[in-house]
Amino acid sequence: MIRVFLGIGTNLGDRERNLQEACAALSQRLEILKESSIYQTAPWGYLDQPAFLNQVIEAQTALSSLNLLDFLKQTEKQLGRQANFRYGPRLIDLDILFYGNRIIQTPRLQVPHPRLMERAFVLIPLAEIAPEFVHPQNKQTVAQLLAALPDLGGVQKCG
Ligand code: PH2
Ligand code: MG
Ligand code: MG
Repeated sequence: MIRVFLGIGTNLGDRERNLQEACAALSQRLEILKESSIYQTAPWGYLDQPAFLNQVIEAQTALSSLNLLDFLKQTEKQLGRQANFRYGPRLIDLDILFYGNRIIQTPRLQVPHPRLMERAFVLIPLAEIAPEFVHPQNKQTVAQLLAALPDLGGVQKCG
């Protein structure tokens, strides 16, 4: 079994329901260990789109990294995600943030997620559930990565 962290995002349709359905679908192949709070976040990368809900989960799984990627893509499709432009709106987005301590650099899959260090909408929920987790490439903890982020704006805890 390997410990993984996944980022979940949604900014179309019934966003809360999308998160719930995503977690229910993920539980079929992963054992979910922790879920962060849900955060409402301002769009990053492409600004002219609705606000996102974002969440991070910690899980363990026996799936290989590529089988996990396939499972996430299949789950996105099953929940109704349609192809769109880069950083554009999406019903559900399931990203591998960390796959244990593994560093994976292939055209199809890069882990740790290459942009997680720039993204408050990932680091804030991640730091809520795993502040001591060490990034296997730059060796900083999640809490340190978060402290180094210049801009924490636009991320609001729900509920
Ligand atoms: N995902 C993106 C692009 N921009 N912005 C926020 N706030 N949250 C996201 O999950 C997100 C985004 C592409 O995956
Ligand atoms: Mg994403
Ligand atoms: Mg994605």
